[in-house]
Amino acid sequence: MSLILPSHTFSRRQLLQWSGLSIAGSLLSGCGSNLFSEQIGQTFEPLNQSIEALMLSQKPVPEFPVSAIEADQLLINTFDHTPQIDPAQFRLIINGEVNYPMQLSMTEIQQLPLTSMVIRHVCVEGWAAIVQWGGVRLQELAKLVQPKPSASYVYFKSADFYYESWDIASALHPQTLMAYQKNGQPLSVDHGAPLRLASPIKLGYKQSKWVTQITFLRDLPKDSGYWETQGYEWFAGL
Ligand SMILES: Nc1nc2c(c(=O)[nH]1)N[C@H]1C(S)=C(S)[C@@H](COP(=O)(O)O)O[C@H]1N2
Ligand SMILES: [Mo]
Repeated sequence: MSLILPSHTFSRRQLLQWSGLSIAGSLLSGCGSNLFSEQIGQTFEPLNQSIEALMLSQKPVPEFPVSAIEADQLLINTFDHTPQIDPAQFRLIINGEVNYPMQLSMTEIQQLPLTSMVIRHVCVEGWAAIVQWGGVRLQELAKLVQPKPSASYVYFKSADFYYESWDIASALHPQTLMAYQKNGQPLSVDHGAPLRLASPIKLGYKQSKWVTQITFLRDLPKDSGYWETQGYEWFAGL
């Protein structure tokens, strides 16, 4: 069960040990002797400094207690159809301006550190709900693929033809998750299974469901998002 990399294959254990290293620790230090470089040699370079600075600089927004979850308030908001994705066949493609493009299975994604947060989801159509999301930080995935210094935007492609793009700072915010749990349960298909974006810093329409591909980009694409083509704001911060 190794991850698919362009020219190297690592054991899951190596990748997990690597991704588990603290940011402040050896991974980003550029220091030659650390667990990671001992294991994998010189294959990986430290994350570039602008990405490292982004990851370290952003403060989490306050979260709610589990008791505040409004389980009945989170509506299903799907504009087109609900795609059926076989989670066993699913592969999340991560590519673009990265050193190590990858395809990850749900099993591999679920072996990365699980982050859970209780936040308010706000839909521009006039409803909101406090919801708990569980998943992997996009930051954690970025540590694996290593965005190049040129990466300034992140593009998310969904299985229902939905698409969105984010600024890289928001994408690497510590509470931007690729979620596979909702309110402590496995995410349902209606809410975006197997994998969706979840974040307390962006409006609901930025939080793509059924994400199949994450592409790091140098430039903001002209067609920057599904709702943006309808005249809605691109940044859509909360
Ligand atoms: N792929 C996809 N993602 C999507 C949508 C969609 O129609 N398709 N709707 C968006 C909108 S407007 C909102 S408010 C949230 C709703 O998420 P929910 O259906 O899980 O409540 O998903 C967002 N992500
Ligand atoms: Mo929405």
